Amino acid sequence: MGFFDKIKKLSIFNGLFSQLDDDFYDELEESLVMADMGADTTMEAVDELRERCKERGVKDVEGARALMRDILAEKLTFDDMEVDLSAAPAIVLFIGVNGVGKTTSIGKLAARWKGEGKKVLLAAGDTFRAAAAEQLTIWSERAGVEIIKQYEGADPAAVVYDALNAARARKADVVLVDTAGRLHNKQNLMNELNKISRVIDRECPNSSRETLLVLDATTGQNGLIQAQEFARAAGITGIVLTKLDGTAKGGIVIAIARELGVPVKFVGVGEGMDDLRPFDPHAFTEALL
Ligand SMILES: Nc1nc2c(ncn2[C@@H]2O[C@H](COP(=O)(O)OP(=O)(O)O)[C@@H](O)[C@H]2O)c(=O)[nH]1
Ligand SMILES: [Mg+2]
Repeated sequence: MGFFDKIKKLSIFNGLFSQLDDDFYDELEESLVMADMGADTTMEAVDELRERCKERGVKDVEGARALMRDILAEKLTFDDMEVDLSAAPAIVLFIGVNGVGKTTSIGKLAARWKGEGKKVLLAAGDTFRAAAAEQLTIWSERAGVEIIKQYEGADPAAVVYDALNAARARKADVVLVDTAGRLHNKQNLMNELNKISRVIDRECPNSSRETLLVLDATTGQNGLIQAQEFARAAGITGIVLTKLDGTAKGGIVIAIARELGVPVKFVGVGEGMDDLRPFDPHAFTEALL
């Protein structure tokens, strides 16, 4: 089974239509909106499809499918699709509201990068609940990597400080920083992230840095609005989109990339160790259409 086989394919290209008439385009629009691509992104993409079909003399549904895959993949492709881990210790911050999959994604990525021969360190920056550090500890054991943590209620910036010192002492390649998702007010979020950011600036000024916003695909357009707030507050460099398994809402990936203007860098399709991968726009659009 392919990685994206858990995503539901749109049925529109499965022999329902035999020609590219208005009925076809209407139905295509409707099914993309149903798949959470959002009205604006959908209209833009379908208009582009009409134009491209005309330009290239494409008159069959199969040809339109291929063009539409390209159009959507283009919307998902950015110059910097890959996380930058070039300058060690590279620091990757994970932010997002509670329950979206931050801790789980950190565990999966720790295992992936360790498997690639990197020395990985986890920082338990979600100090709000004791259970958060415990959950990250379990993942660190599973992945076979070290974790730096403090007591419940500790200052997350202090945990990051400890982790960066440990990273330098142990010559770690990458530090993955978990954060709390309880930040309902933007000022809180900004203050906390700014403080962490200043610690990183001071301790590791030459390190590669990424701030990944983790989003739950099943929250659809609501999640997108929330994401825009986070993106403005935190200066994110990429998206980790989780829980794409079993959802018929795969179109949300395209809406997110277009609305936030940042690349989706990883996607999660399950709770297992291997269920998070770097995002491949072409493989994805092929699975969706
Ligand atoms: N089905 C599915 N569940 C996931 C995925 N990623 C995370 N989860 C589950 O979502 C729940 C919340 O994850 P957690 O990492 O604790 O979220 P956090 O609060 O953001 O740290 C857990 O039960 C995870 O197993 C995914 O890609 N697919
Ligand atoms: Mg967590």
